[in-house]
Amino acid sequence: THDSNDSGLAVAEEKPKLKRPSLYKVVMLNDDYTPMEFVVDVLERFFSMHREKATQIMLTVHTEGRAVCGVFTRDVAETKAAQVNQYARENQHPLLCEIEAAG
Ligand code: TYC
Repeated sequence: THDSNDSGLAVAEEKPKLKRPSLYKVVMLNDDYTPMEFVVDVLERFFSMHREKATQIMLTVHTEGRAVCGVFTRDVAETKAAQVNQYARENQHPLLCEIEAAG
């Protein structure tokens, strides 16, 4: 932006342009086939949840259709969702995570 100094001349001021990073939710989706124990293992493995929290989130997905596993910057959210989807595929389960803007 332009301010005037003692000489009256406009000078370009360096403005620190810091933006908070956009945040994204990693959302886990229900399906009819993935075993509950596998979902609990995924939540422990990729989202560092203890068994009680993982079980609670798994049951929310099972009954509500979806639940938020965590909120992260875009790169981290994309990586976690991709890791879950690959791990599920490797184990022949249809489990899916997706990401959505956290608002
Ligand atoms: N609905 C699955 C079942 O009855 C369990 C399940 C829970 C699957 C959460 C996916 O994200 C999920 N075995």
